[in-house]
Amino acid sequence: MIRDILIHPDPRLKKPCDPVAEVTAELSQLASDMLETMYEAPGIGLAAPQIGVMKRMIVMDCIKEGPPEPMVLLNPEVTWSSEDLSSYEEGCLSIPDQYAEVKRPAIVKVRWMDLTGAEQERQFEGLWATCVQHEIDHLDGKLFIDYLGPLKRQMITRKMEKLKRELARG
Ligand code: K1U
Ligand code: ZN
Repeated sequence: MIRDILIHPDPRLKKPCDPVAEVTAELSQLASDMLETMYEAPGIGLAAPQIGVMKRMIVMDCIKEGPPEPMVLLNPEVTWSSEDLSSYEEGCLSIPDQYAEVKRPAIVKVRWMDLTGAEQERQFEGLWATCVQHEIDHLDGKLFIDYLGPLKRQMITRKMEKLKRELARG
């Protein structure tokens, strides 16, 4: 089922999320809904709070060509970050049509629980590294615009407030 994506500003996008305690059938269904919602948007990642679910859960697929590589990460944690930074023009499905350069560690190691309840750890590079850090930020109530200066952040927030008023009017 495709879920509605929250648009900034929304208090749920600013709150830290709760850890996932166990994998249940409901959680597996949520993962499937999140992947469907991400592919339909389209996007390369999605975090549970973006659909109003305050759980530490993200989905990603950064493959541009070739067979899809969907990933579901529960309770993801960065365990190591490179000193080397890389800059990428980021977007966000909760801040439509707004993009800005954000500098983040170029390589990160992330540990998480998968949908079988097993612990996983992997190194991410390139777009995958940018995306996993962007999604983990969502779980901590942080948006990519929080890395920008106050003027640029305020300008984007005002545009989003206007968009939400227009969407509400129908
Ligand atoms: O978390 C999100 O809001 C999803 C976001 C992830 C992201 C994008 C760019 C850098 C870091 C994280 C998106 O997917 S925005 C849409 C997007 O980037 C895209 C859409 C279609 C094709 C390719 C990319
Ligand atoms: Zn985002």
